[in-house]
Amino acid sequence: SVEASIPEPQREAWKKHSAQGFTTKEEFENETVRHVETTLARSLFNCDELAAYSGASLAFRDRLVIEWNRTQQRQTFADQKRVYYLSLEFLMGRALDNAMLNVGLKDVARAGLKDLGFRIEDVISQEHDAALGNGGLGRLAACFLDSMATLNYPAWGYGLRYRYGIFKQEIVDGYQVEVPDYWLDFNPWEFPRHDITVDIQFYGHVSRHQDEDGKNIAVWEGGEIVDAVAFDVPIPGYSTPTTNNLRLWSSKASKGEFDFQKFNSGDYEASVGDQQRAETISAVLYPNDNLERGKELRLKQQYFWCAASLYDIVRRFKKSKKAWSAFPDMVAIQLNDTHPTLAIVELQRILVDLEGLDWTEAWDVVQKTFSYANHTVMPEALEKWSVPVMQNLLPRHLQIIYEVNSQFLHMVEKQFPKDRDMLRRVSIIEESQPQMVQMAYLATIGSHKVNGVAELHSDLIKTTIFKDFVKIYGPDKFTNVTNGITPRRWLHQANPRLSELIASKLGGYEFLTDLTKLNELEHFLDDKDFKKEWQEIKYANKVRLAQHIMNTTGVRVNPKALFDIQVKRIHEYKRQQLNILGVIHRYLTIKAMSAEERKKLAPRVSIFGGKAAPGYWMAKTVIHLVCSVGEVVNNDKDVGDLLKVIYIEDYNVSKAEIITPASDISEHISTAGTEASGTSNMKFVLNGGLIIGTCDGANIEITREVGESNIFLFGNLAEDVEDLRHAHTYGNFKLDPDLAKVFDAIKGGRFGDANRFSALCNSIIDQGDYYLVSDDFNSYIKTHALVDEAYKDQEAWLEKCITSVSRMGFFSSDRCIQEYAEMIWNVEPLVPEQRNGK
Ligand code: F58
Repeated sequence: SVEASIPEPQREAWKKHSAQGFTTKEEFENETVRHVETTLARSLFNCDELAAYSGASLAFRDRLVIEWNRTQQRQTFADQKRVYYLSLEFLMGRALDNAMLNVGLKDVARAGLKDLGFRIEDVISQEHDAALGNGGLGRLAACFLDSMATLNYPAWGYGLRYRYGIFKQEIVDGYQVEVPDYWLDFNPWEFPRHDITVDIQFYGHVSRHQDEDGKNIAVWEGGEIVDAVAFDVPIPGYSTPTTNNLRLWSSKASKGEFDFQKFNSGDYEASVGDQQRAETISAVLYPNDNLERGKELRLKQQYFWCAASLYDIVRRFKKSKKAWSAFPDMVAIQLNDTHPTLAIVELQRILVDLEGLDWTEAWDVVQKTFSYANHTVMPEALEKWSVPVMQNLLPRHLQIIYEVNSQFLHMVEKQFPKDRDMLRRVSIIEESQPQMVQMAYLATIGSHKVNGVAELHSDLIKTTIFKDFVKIYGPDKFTNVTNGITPRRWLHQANPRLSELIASKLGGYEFLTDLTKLNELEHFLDDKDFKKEWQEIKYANKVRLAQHIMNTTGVRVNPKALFDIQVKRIHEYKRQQLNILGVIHRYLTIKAMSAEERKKLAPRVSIFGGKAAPGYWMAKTVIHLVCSVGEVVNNDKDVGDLLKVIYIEDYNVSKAEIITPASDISEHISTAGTEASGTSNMKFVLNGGLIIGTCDGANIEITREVGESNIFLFGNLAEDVEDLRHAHTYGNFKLDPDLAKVFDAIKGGRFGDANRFSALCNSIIDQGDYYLVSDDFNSYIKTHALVDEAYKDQEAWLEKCITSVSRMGFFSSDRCIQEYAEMIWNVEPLVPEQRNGK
């Protein structure tokens, strides 16, 4: 047992003093005040909200740490398979509120903070978001961590500890301005592990040596060494003592490398320069979503993190003294997109070069260990690395990639002897100038399973990028796991009143761990009081958002208006341009209406939010257009409450917690076949909002679940997109007449200097309209008219909302993680024993 690890004579003393953590309000206050006074060294007489946040966080952190230690011990003693989730992004958001709810002590904390003179909401909002991600991919990783802990899976996350997360967005004169996000000033949620430091090698060269048995082995020598230092973040499960670990690596100059010679000889600058160069590796998160630029520093980040994580995983395995063939029985490594693909190569290198396994034996272990999730089919987002760059930075890894490729191509040649072109198509090395390493192919070849993230997307990868690989490996290697979201953060935390109302009807909070229980809500569709309260909650959430909008933009919006929201990264394929062009169309329509006609129209607030990658001009232009339209519309007396256009600055996880519960309708309007899944679509519906969307990503499965009458679908289908684009290319393009009027207004300067928008307009008018804005415009406008109509019947609208929520059970990330665990990882939960009082 765990206890037996303490020598008998000392056992009692250790047990007696072992920390328990608070459970009562008294104890919470005691711990909080103690931390403010001693850990923070603050006089209680100047304890402000930030100090209260810090004290409360440290009190909760203590609790988490106790369970976390126990969980780690339990997992070590259980000696069973673990999952390692490798992701370059973890978009965690705030931790305190989540910790309070997951350990079930938020009410205790609320009462305690009140005694100390604070409102819990004010204290919670002191926390800086942990924003180590761009968008959906990073937030998915965060939801997965929550579900893995909640379901008691022995699972670790591995990532990079960026000093700067995604930039903070300011809107200045209607333009995006990026401000660095330095978030580590005070972060009580991480534990530096200075004792866990791994040497990571870069550059150098490879030579061949004979070992004692006369075996020819590759030795990677020279180059430079950088240290990877572990920082651990506890991940509490909901309503379970299981507290898993997220290990983030930080880079630091290696002690051996830091040039004391230079330092002592007075060349202080050069020696500090080396140190800074080392620290640069984990300094900043690359702010692109769905674009890969192929910068060397990015490759360095990837190898640094993969090598440190694998060293850690292998070290843990070696302690078990098991044979290498048992490695895949103890270790499952999940690759979140291709960013960690070098881990495949690194494990092969460790096994062959350092542990002396035969190539085939090693490769068998590797393939059984890894699995790869693909998140995009868009060519510009697929990772490729230039061979010369890789040759220079990771010479031995490039050799291994060549060898993997050569063996793979041999296999393919045997299978398809007459198909030369097949060999060219599937080669990991693309024969371009310079040659490129195709990471998606390497990830596929090195894994036993490859999955897409929604049904349509998983079908698409099998017919596009991995078409040949399906022929080679057969269809079983490719599977689908539709994304999900954690109902703890996205319902219970973001929308506490709705969660409470649901619990009051369903007889408790079981739905938070079994979301399919929500379907019992359908029994209450005739319950007047229930429906009234539901509507009041939605209204209160809209008032809260209206307040936020007032505070941040100075624009007053009417909470009784229909809130129409699109918040996500700004990207042409997500088509915020379609939305704003539709808004302009609405504006022009209102302007042309008589006073009588205007009376019949439902007032609307069009809300946008999201960051544009700093170098993505078209996306920045879209932001500028939204702000410019807002300037005009919001100040037009003719329009009044009928239309307001809002840009919410700096959309992030904590803002999403305010925005999501306040929507009546949200927009998921990507060109069909481009959005792999989308996850905010799930969040909005779970919070009692309807959606307008295209037949894309998870919208399709949401439709299947909630029913066609509860969603507003429009636009062309994925299967027709290619033909439409082809038609545009060959001159068969006619601009939609309503859209033409919108462009006339823009060009006529109604929203300021038209030149600023010419590139955006032209991309649609005369440059092929790649994202089919014009093709879908008419159907989009018509569908919005249906939304207006539907919203007039509040009773029916409410029924749609409640029915939809009741059918959202499928979209819990718990379901998703269970599918990964059973179909891909083959891991079992490790359920902790019940302790007294638990
Ligand atoms: C997103 N990808 C998909 N990538 O776009 C979205 O449909 C899906 O729901 C989500 O993954 C989760 O599966 C995404 O967010 C990135 O941001 C990458 C960041 C690093 C560079 C390449 C894109």
